Amino acid sequence: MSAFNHYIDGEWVSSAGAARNINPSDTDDVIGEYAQAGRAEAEAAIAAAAQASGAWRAGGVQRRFDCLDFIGSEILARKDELGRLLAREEGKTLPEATGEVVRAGQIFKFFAGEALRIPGDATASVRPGVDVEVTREPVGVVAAITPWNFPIAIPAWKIAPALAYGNTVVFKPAELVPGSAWALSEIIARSGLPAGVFNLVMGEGREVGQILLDDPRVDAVSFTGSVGTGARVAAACSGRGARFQLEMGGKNPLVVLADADMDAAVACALNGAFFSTGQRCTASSRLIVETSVHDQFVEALTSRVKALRVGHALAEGTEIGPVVDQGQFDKNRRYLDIGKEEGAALVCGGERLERDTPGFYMAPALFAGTGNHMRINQEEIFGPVAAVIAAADLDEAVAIANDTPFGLSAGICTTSLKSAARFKRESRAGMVMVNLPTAGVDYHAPFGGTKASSQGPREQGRYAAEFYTTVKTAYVGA
Ligand code: TXE
Repeated sequence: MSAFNHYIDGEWVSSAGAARNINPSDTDDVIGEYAQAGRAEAEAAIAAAAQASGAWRAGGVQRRFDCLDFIGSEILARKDELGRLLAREEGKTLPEATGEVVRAGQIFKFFAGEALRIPGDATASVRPGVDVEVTREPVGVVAAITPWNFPIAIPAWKIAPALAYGNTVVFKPAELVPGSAWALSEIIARSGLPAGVFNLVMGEGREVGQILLDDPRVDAVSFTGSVGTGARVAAACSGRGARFQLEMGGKNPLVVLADADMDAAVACALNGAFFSTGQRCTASSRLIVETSVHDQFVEALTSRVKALRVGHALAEGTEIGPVVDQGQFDKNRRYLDIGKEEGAALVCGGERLERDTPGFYMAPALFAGTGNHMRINQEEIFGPVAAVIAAADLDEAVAIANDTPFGLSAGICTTSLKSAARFKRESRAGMVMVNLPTAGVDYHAPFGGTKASSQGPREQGRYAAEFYTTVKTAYVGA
């Protein structure tokens, strides 16, 4: 039995199973035992969301605003406590975790306002005496399935727009980070939403997640996670005609041209590749550097990487927290071996580090002398590992940047307006950064990628309406 239960139809509900939430900075630290749902809880949550859907969609936007505004305000007021919990369970540093919590609060505030601004159109008909009105309506029951790397921001950017546009929600967080999900749900539970409008079920993706994908009462699935699971979401949803939105990996290029401010470029690479332990879908994992400054860049970056302070996520001065768990740690190490076997030179890092507490500490790793065709440059590693690729000029750099199955974020460091403009135009990525790290985005602007990185409409900002609403065209005669 667990103190942290599921939230279904306005009640806190226990279940037979529970799972321990372990701190990756200190594996002796158990954050809590979190209930694990089975089929009965998953189906009860779906039934509650389906039952509540009609009244919620018709309930008016003032209530939606009030609930979302309450949630955003409380998250912001409790940012330090929630940031600590997030850092403790996921392993990003306390400042990064607190920043993520603030962002989640801002997202709820933003979508509170959006509930009052649901767009529509009126247009003249080609038939005299007829009016044409285009309105946006809720989709129905939305399942939000989220990954471990942003335990509160990603749930926020799915749940907030779903509710703002009048949908009901079943939220299934990642197995590794139920703590932030539960804390967020506890706030949502007190926000004044009618019973059943929001439901939390914690548990295994293969079991609970799959039930959400397959149930005909779930009208839409918003998913962030791995490419493999994304393919399962797509297959299940398209098979039964449900709407889906997938946010998956990245292999994001950061191009550094010879005319760049070198200190700024190194800082961009350091932040983009290694902050949040490299566990970001927008991480700069491919550093494409113009040959004439290649050696200078590698030398400067190497000394910055070696100086990074890796440690307990809650310790003052830590710059890089631990890897999230043993599985991800092993995966990172496998890719280091693959890189070496492919002929890449490991310039620094990759070793396991001992700290005062038992945790998954890895020295940030940098490869040089790599080719873009290598697996370390084609497959998402999702850890503190980056590779430098030399490029003769902007033409070659753009070609390499685009030569990837992914297309989430792409960056360039240059002082040339012309080169920046060309990169913006020719980059096959959903987000382009000029003189900024590939990671780090605003909460009110659309987020998403091209190719294997994303499917479906963009998340965040007012573009979220594309996924969370359906368009109705009404013709009214005299
Ligand atoms: O992802 P999963 P995991 C990548 C990254 C990482 C790898 C594995 O490379 O090493 O994925 O991470 C739920 N039906 N990214 O195992 O399995 C699952 O419970 C329905 C990149 O955490 O995709 C969780 O809630 N749901 C990514 C969510 O899907 C299912 C961020 C994501 O888990 C399911 C995270 C199923 N059959 C991981 N199976 C990024 N780029 O942002 C699992 N889930």
